[in-house]
Amino acid sequence: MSMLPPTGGQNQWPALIAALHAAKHVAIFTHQRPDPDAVGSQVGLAALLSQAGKTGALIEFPPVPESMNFILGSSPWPVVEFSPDWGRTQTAAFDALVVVDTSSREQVLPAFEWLDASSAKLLCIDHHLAADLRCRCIYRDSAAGSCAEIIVRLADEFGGLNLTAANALLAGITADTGWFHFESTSAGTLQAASACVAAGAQPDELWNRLMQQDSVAKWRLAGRALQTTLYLLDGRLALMRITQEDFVQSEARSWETEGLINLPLSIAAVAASVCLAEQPDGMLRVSLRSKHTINVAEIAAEFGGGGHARAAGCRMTMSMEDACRALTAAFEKRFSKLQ
Ligand SMILES: [Mn+2]
Repeated sequence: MSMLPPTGGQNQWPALIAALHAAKHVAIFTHQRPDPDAVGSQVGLAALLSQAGKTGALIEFPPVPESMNFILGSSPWPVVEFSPDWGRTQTAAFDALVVVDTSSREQVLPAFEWLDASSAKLLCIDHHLAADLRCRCIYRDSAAGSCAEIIVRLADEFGGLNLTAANALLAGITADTGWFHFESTSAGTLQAASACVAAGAQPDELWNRLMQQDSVAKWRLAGRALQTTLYLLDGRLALMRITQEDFVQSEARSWETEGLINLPLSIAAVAASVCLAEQPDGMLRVSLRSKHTINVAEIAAEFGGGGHARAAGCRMTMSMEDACRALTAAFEKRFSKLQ
């Protein structure tokens, strides 16, 4: 099946393909706190390049979440933890350094010195807007729902999708598009996913490995959080408040709040959802989501944070009550503008 042509890129597609063909020994980097699109893009690209006779390594910035191991475990190339010592001694051995799923120096900070010094052989493949890494070639398509979707388009150049690439890339595509329900899901996204399934990737197995790995403690925490969620501003704003007491009583760990903020969005009237999670030092980690009307990145920015229009975050150092009051006021201002 032929892929839709790349869209929205910087016209560096042919240059990227030529540089990858010319390379023999390739190091593939991605951003810190890697997610399934980050490691899926790394493994997918490695599986294609290794099929084309190239060697290399995947370079990770520690700590790598345990949940990424099922994707990294299928890498045809060794997976290496980055250290300054590795950068000093090993960077020169590679004739191409590829960074996937980011082109921002802040997200590759531990290796920035070595990547910048090697910018003549640095290639970037990304779907984010921000780009400040110096490199020989950058292919950036901000219309792509995931970086993995872009890697799928490279497959025909390197012998076609094999099973390893298909599994890893479908993980990236599904995770970054919320299993095809985010705005970024396009015909190209579904075409790339279709190519992965045609090459043997199994969505049911992937759903299990990505979405059905929670602990009981997480859902005890979810129960407590939903019991105390406030529905304000005519039910349009859901405010979820998770205290240290909730973590202790449910025996959940700090990262197990992930995804809980999306639960109130299933309610028809709710237009935006906020989750405040109290940290051991009293600081509040705040996540914001919206369905369509409200730009939560603007609200997060008011409190020193940032993000996207539909998903953003910030940190607040004040009491839970004061934070809820301040956030509610910020949402009220925006809702009133809509009327
Ligand atoms: Mn991504």
